[in-house]
Amino acid sequence: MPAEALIVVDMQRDFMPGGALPVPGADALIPRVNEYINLFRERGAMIVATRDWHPENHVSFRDNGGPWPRHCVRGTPGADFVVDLPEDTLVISKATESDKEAYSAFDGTGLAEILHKNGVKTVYICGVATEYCVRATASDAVKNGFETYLLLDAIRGITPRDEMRALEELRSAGVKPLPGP
Ligand code: VGL
Ligand code: ZN
Repeated sequence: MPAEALIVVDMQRDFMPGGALPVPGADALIPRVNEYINLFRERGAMIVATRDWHPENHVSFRDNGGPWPRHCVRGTPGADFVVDLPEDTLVISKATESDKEAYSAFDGTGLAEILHKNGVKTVYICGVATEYCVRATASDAVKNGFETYLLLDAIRGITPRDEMRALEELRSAGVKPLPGP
């Protein structure tokens, strides 16, 4: 059984430069994330990919009183993955209920149970955006009892100040930052 999982957070077209809710520099992560996918796959890790998968009328959209432009509407090109995922990737769709925002990969998805059932003890997290979905996912990973590493060379935030604050908060919550090679 795999003792480790790589969790790739929201590497989707709408979060890339040119997309509906761009994270600056996120496209530069694509080759790094693809390398991590291959590396962890060779190590026998479980590969998990989360996707923001909103219904048309999601509460997080400005049209519905939320903070964000319309993005990652399920089934649209903006919601497509931009990294190369192996066929046996566990895809976790999140924020799928129209009236509920959900940033964490563990929020209402059953991911913790699936990982525990598969023998996973340690998770490595990469993707976007550092201060939103990466932060919530890493924080919940610790709360769910996983040894949690953040792949610092494969995450990006929207706002540098908020990203820094999120990294400090995660570190004090017990998330272990891993610099790149
Ligand atoms: C995200 C803002 C809105 C994220 C998702 O993936 O970090 N951020 N929806
Ligand atoms: Zn969203």
